[in-house]
This record gives sequence, C-alpha cells and structure tokens, in this order.
Amino acid sequence: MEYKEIYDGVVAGNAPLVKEYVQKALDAGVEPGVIMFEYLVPAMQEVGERFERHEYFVPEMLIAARAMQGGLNLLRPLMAASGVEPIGTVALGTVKGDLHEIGKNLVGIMLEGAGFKVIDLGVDVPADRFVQAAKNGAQVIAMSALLTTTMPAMKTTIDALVEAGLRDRVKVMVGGAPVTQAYADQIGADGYAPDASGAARKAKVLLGLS
Ligand code: B1M
Repeated sequence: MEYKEIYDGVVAGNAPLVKEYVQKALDAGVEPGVIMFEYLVPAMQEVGERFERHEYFVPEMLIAARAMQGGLNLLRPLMAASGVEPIGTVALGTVKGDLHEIGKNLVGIMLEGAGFKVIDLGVDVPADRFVQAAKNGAQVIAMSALLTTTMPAMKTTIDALVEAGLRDRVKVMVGGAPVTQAYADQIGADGYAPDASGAARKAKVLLGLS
C-alpha cells in the first residue's frame, strides 16, 4: 500500500495526516476513486471492526470519521462532473434520528460523478423535508440509514410521500449497512443499492437512463 499514511491516518483519527497524504497522492496522479475505495473506505471499515471488538469507542469513531471527511472533501470536487447539464435531481439524506453521514456523503459523490444534481439534505432528516424536496422537483428521494432503529423512518417518509400525493412522481431509493433488498421491497421502495457506486447505477436505472 503506497499511501499507507492515508489508511493509518483515518484509523488513528489524524486529520492533518490524511489531508496531507490525500493531496500528495492526487499530486502524484493517483485517481480519486482509488484513494476513496482502496484507502479511505477500508480504513473506516477497520474502525468499525475495532468498535465491534470494543477496542474503539464513540470518540475514536468520531475523530476517525472527521479525518475521513477531510480526505473526502479534497476528492469531492474532482469526482463530480463539471460543467455538464445534470441528468436528473436526487434529494439525499440520512433519515430522522440517524447522524451517520459518511456513507451518505459517498453516495452523494458517486451520484454527482454520474452526472446527477444532488440536493444534500444532511443528517437526521424528517419525512417532511424529503416531501418538500419532492415538491421542489427532486426526481429521486434517496435515504440512508445506519441504525436498525432508524430504518423504519424510511417507511415513514414513503408514507408521507403517499399522503402528499407525490409517490407516483418520485422514485425512492434506500441504502445503508443494515438495509437489504428485502427490506426495500417490504417498505415499498423502488430501489436499493448495497454501496455508493451501486447507488449511482440504480438511480440511473430508476429514471430510465440506463
Ligand atoms: Co455509529 N454505529 N453509532 N457512529 N458507526 C455503527 C453504524 C454500528 C454498526 C457500530 C457497531 O455497533 N458495530 C452501530 C449500529 C448498530 C445497529 O443499529 N445495527 C452504531 C451505533 C450503535 C452508534 C451509536 C448508537 C453509538 C452510541 O452512541 N452508543 C451512535 C448513534 C448516533 C445516531 O446516529 N443517532 C453512533 C454514532 C456514531 C458516530 C457519530 C460516532 C460516527 C458517525 C460519524 C459521522 O458519520 N459523521 C459513527 C460511526 C463512524 C460508525 C461506524 C464505525 C462506521 C460507519 C461508516 O461511516 N461506515 C459503524 C460501524 C461499521 O460500519 N462497521 C457504526 C463507512 C461508510 C462508507 O459505510 O455508511 O455503510 P456505510 O455506507 C456504505 C453503504 O452502506 C452504502 O454505501 C456506502 C458506501 O459504499 N450506503 C448506501 C449508505 N447509504 C446508502 C444509501 C443508498 C445506497 C447505498 O441509497 C440511497
């Protein structure tokens, strides 16, 4: 692993080191996608595994997440399509009660990279904000959940879209570590993707673009 400092920096929560080496890798011509999927994402997986083994606790996870975010911020503008008419609009958010944003941000980056305009609603997003985004013209409502306890908020949003008479006008896509295709089917979502690049592919399929 040539830029091991990126991986180690995320695991150790060393944001300046991550930024420095992400920039070094970019300057040396390493593809942003390689930096993301070969260094940043595996490092965050390692953090998760340490948490599961009770070697890391919430503060360590938080500083690791911040370090990863710093790296992602350098990659985001490079991965987004530039100066091209968007192929569709996606409103993206982590559902109510859920503060996990890294996966959601990765999905956003991949959607942007695929040519979508992404309206990032942030984290802890209540159903009515997704409904408002649909009213404002979003064609895809994309929801992320990382907690088993917040997954039902996806169904709440779908119900709210039905109640607002908007369900037929938008496609609903769901994802996040505990979410499955079976769960997506169960709550009446139109699509599910297991990862960020799959999410970009799925959004295109849902809008009949591929
Ligand atoms: Co949290 N946390 N966390 N956490 N955290 C998990 C999710 C957990 C699995 C850890 C564990 O116990 N093993 C566990 C959930 C258990 C469960 O419900 N099954 C957990 C818990 C319990 C908690 C707290 C309750 C802890 C506490 O306070 N006691 C608390 C809850 C806070 C809240 O949300 N209300 C909490 C807090 C936090 C931090 C704030 C410290 C931090 C988040 C910081 C941040 O995001 N700014 C955090 C972190 C970092 C994690 C872990 C370590 C990493 C999550 C992550 O970013 N993964 C996580 C453990 C783990 O994953 N092993 C854990 C990397 C990211 C790239 O993956 O988000 O899965 P992921 O996204 C993927 C796919 O899922 C998919 O694409 C992404 C990229 O490929 N995807 C989509 C995601 N959204 C999608 C949407 C789509 C399609 C695909 O379409 C719309």
